Amino acid sequence: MRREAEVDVKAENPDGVERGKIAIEWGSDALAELLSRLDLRYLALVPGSSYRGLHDSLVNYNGNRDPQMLVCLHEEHAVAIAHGYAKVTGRPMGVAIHSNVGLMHASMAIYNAYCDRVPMLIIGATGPVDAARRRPWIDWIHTSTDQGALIRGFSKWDDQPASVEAALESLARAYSITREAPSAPTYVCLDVSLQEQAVATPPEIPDVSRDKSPRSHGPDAVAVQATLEFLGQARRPLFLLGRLSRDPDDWDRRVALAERYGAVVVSDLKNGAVFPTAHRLHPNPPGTFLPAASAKLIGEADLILSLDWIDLAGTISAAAGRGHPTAARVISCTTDAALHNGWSKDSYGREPVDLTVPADPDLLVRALLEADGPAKPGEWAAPEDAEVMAAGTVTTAGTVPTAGDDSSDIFMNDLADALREALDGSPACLVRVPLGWRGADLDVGHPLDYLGADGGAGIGSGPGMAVGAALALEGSGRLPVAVLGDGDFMMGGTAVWTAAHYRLPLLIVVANNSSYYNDVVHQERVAAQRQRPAQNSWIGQAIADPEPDLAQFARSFGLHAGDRVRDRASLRAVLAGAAAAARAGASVVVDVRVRPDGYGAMSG
Ligand SMILES: Cc1ncc(C[n+]2csc(CCOP(=O)(O)OP(=O)(O)O)c2C)c(N)n1
Ligand SMILES: [Mg+2]
Repeated sequence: MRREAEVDVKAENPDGVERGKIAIEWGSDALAELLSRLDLRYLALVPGSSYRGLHDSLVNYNGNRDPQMLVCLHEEHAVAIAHGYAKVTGRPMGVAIHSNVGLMHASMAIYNAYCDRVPMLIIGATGPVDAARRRPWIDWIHTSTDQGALIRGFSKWDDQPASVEAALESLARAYSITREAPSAPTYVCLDVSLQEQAVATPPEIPDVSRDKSPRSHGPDAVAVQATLEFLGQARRPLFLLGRLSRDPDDWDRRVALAERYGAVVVSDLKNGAVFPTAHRLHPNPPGTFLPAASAKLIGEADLILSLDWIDLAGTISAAAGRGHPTAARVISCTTDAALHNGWSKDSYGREPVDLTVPADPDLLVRALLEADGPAKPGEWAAPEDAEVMAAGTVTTAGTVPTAGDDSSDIFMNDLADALREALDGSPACLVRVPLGWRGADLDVGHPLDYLGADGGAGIGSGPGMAVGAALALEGSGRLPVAVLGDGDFMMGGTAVWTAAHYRLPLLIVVANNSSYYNDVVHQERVAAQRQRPAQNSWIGQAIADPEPDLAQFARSFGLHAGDRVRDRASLRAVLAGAAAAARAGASVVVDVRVRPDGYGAMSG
């Protein structure tokens, strides 16, 4: 995948700095030294005086290398960029954000990253905790008693060390904790005073190279044995494949395990690619909510093996609600309980399990395969029986639009078809899809073909995550392609400047329906329930009059963008041209007028 030698993110090298030849003179120099020894290639940031000491050390002590700063236009983007990067690499990026106001800006993106279980090391700061050292006004409004409390409900660990020595320990520890599965952001808040403190004797830098611990652990022998017995007894096993790795070997092992036991597989549009969608054992397209055809499979299964599936309890009860209660035994393999707390309800309901395996699910798959059990065909009916639910998309008007419609209007599946044709089989990574994207239009054969959603369903994340994925994919030969809603694009749009600035190849396609359309569907639903006029559902939702000019917006940030595409006939050629430009190194935005459709399964 990534060929390091080819990575060429625009470097910004400071003058007169020869890293390695500069003595540690300040508290923040010691912290920068430690950061350079962690495997942190980038530090996405919005600057602030609360970490001006560290900022100086990162530039004039470290030489702006390892980590290299990435300038962002909003703290939410800095975190989203780290999030997108982690989704591709599985590795943490650093993020630096200003005292409390910066953290407040960052907080929704931290929530997204937390719900998506990705690693990142967030370095925050505070004005002097010692009130006697505060400058008038600004240091007082940028200091708080317990800054970490702002995000403690949705971060894995936080600390506010009171000395340089303690800060070194704290940063090293935060780095280990965020990497360990289940991953989630960690936060270390650095008092401006300790950063700016002169150090006469350089403190000892923790030896972070010592720790060779794996980031996750496999199942114990008893759990493997019990799972094998359940699988051996099952006639219709079903695998719910949830948050799993981007490793192609893990991918192959999942396929081999499903084939060995004749298990049918259900995947989830909220997660990245985990299983080939064209495989005969993956009969139904994934959904954001459970599709009807997959509910039916749950009802028919006699064993459900859940591999870190999001909301197992809710999924099983949704199937029952659709008339498919399950009598299956349930095995849940996940380490997620380590993150569950009282604030965030992303721990979901109590899982109705027969067996919990608290291990890395991909390591369970590996252990099961290594156990070398006999192949069992499974007794599922032929996959043709599965009713493929997403064959047509239901509009709010109740009609079923399909590609090939006489008008030149572009529906979401026209966009999906045109994109597939424009990419013409060359390697690409679908970073995101918008809310109206049909599961049937997802076609994956490799773990980097699709990265899934943002974890916390916080709109505005798409552009930043696209930039982070582009950074991670730079030099891999795989083109990052993000299809974003217009609401999502505009809310997080200034993130794209960072892609242009660092010369990242990236293609963003905006599925522009001039609306927060998902919520139009909600208003229609409520109006219908209350027997009120559904035609008022656009009010408070439309993004028109004036119509934002997305191409002009993108160009003003240094991206390539042509006029809005309104005509189905020209779409493929425009997308092919944009993909070629992106492959040649440009950051490109294509604004496509889409007709709202495909939301039938979204409004719940
Ligand atoms: C931060 C945030 N604000 C509001 C919402 C509620 N919300 C969910 S989907 C959506 C509409 C998104 O619009 P767009 O990206 O254009 O997608 P569309 O539904 O039009 O396809 C909104 C506002 C949210 N999820 N996150
Ligand atoms: Mg929209």
